[in-house]
Amino acid sequence: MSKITFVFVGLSVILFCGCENLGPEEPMEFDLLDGPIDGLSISEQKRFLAGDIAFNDDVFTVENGLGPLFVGTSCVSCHSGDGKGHPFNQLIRFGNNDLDLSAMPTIGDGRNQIQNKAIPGFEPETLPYGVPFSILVAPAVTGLGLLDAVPDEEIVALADPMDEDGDGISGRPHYNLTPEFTKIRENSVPQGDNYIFRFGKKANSYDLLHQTVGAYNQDIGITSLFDPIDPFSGLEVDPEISTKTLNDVVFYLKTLKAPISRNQMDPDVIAGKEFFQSVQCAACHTPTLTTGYSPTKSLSFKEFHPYTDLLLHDMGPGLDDGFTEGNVETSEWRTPPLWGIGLSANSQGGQMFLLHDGRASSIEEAIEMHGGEANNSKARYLSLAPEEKSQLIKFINSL
Ligand code: HEC
Ligand code: HEC
Ligand SMILES: [Ca+2]
Ligand SMILES: [Ca+2]
Ligand SMILES: [Ca+2]
Repeated sequence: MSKITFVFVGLSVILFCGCENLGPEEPMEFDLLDGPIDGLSISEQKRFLAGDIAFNDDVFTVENGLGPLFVGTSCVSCHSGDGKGHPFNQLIRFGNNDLDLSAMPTIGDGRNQIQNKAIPGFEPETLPYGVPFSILVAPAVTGLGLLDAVPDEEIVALADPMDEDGDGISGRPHYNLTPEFTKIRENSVPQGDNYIFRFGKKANSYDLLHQTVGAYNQDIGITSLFDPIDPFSGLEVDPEISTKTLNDVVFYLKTLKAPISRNQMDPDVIAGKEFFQSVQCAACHTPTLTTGYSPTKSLSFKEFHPYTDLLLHDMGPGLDDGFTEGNVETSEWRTPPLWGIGLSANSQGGQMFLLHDGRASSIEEAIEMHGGEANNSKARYLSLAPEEKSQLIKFINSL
């Protein structure tokens, strides 16, 4: 609809004055995050579209199950344009396994997320006094199908939990127990009954189904067959979303294309890429990963460039909120992908809000807030000449 209007306006401009550069420019494909990966079959495109509609157009109301407690009314209300969210729509989770758990207050369903909104007649939750908590700003949801299809083996190969190579970096996978509904990946590399979790800021979701089921339940208050617990009462209720829709959304997330890199021939970008390696950003922000077999042909055996190792790293006291999740320590965070980061401001209201809680307003600030295992890398970055730093930043903006 808006495209048709645009063409019409464009035409009339040309007719009336013969000039081409008036009117808004249509955004270039590489500036946009939505759209499917190439090579989907017709039936796959249909599933993508169904998931797209559920993710972007389904706004929940009291009539179709919203809440009674919730944080947002649709997926897109936080993941706008499939990109990073604005701190306006932050999530708050609380709790700390290092402390005496019995001392942690139980509210609502007993889970660790605050639902700060409620439908009429219900009280929104508030953060209990004195508990450690983290603010989480929504990440972009692009290219996740590629990350989902990385074999465990490859993640394990990047880990160095005891820092045996002595570079100060000791990433580890997050091993945890999967929910009952999980379909375990082929060729998984578990430790006992614990499988590698890879999605979420503390890598607290096994796969995209796990993350999506949790998002419907805890973010919107929408129950499903997989997670029928009402976030207010903690009791089981009827599913408010069909398993088909849930699976369509998972398929949408799997097949949403990865951000397209830009300005790769710019000499500054080329120079910045060298610094990214030499100051060891790449030790955690792994440039290249490869998928294993996937039933979706477009995702099978693909090399791609997300700039993450999907591992947890101790990021030091500055980024330690005192909040743990799963078996993840308070100062540990999963390396976020850097692809598409240069487009963050598009979905964050014209500014950047980086790091887990959006506390960094630029890439420079985000680097300066790195600590812990990233201390050496940060020190090397800080010792670069101003021009070298700006080349490195240009490179990151181009991803
Ligand atoms: C209230 C805001 C909000 C809403 C609504 C919301 N999300 Fe999120 N989403 C977030 C935040 C914050 C995170 C990071 C959470 C974490 O680390 O566990 C996240 C993480 C994710 C991730 C993991 C991405 C990654 O890189 O690991 C996926 C996938 C996702 N959301 C999908 C969805 C879907 C699907 C819906 C709708 C059913 C949804 N979200 C609704 C805020 C939201
Ligand atoms: C020890 C591993 C490690 C190293 C080394 C490292 N990073 Fe990070 N990086 C992380 C983790 C983990 C986060 C997320 C921290 C958080 O959200 O609190 C992060 C976050 C970021 C972010 C913000 C991403 C976002 O989406 O908000 C940027 C930008 C970034 N790193 C760039 C760099 C650059 C540039 C270097 C090299 C100078 C570097 N990093 C070195 C692990 C690392
Ligand atoms: Ca509900
Ligand atoms: Ca809650
Ligand atoms: Ca190491």
